[in-house]
Amino acid sequence: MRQGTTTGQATSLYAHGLRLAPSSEPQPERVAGATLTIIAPSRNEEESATLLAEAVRRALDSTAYELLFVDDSDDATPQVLQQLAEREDLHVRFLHRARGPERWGGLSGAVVDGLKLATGAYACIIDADLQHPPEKIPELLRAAQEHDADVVMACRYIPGGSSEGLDGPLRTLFSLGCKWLAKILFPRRLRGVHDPLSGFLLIKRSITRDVSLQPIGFKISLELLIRCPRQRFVEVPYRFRRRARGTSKADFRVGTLYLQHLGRLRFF
Ligand SMILES: Nc1nc2c(ncn2[C@@H]2O[C@H](COP(=O)(O)OP(=O)(O)OP(=O)(O)O)[C@@H](O)[C@H]2O)c(=O)[nH]1
Ligand SMILES: [Mg+2]
Repeated sequence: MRQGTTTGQATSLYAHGLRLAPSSEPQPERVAGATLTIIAPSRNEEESATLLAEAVRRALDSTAYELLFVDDSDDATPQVLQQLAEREDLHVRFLHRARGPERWGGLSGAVVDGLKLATGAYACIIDADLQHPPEKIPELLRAAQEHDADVVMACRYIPGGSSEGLDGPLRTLFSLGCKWLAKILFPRRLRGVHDPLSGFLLIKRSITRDVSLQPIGFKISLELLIRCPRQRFVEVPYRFRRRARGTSKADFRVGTLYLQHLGRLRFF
């Protein structure tokens, strides 16, 4: 596992699963005073990573933030991330997980590893392929601060939002089917939640403390909504855009992992 920091170091720090490092182990470099850690899971996003980092910088000009990529790529993405981490203006760190058991949990496991390395009081989870608009991040943070919210979901299925970027009617139908299945299985936890599978959300990082997160597949939001204690919850609309670069990693296997994930959440 390789970790890049704003100083451009690359070190091997953690074993499989990235349990929180005991204080005797080397700690990742911290961005002093970061209010917000943006966690971007990435897999083969060499064309999008720079665009995301620059869009985040434009959106968050006046906020103390760090952008943490958790990367499972086999293309040139780690090299691109290394270059971004060396630029001081972008506040980028990255964790590259080597092929094999380090990549536990896929996208969702990557986010859990990111939460363990995050330094901000708030963590925002966003796709690295720009389908989630980075310019919405300040609105999510403002909503969290104004309402003292534990979770702010960026929502496609409320007025002002849209799922137009989903790839065709079949994918849209599948997405809605997955959403309703989750709502039927967890009626109380998901009451009033209009888009429980949105991969774009902001949380108070403290709600993940003392919680064992063991997600698989793509639906980290569901894991957080079901397992973490939360009192105040806010929704903000957003338009899910079409993927502009790179290729989708959502396939049939992701669907079967989703069913497995639901089973684990229900019974374990
Ligand atoms: N770290 C990590 N990131 C992943 C993995 N799979 C996908 N991602 C990233 O997670 C985000 C969402 O994946 P996508 O393939 O875009 O899935 P999607 O947005 O649901 O599907 P599309 O609309 O078809 O793009 C992207 O930033 C991917 O690079 C993985 O196994 N590990
Ligand atoms: Mg995508």
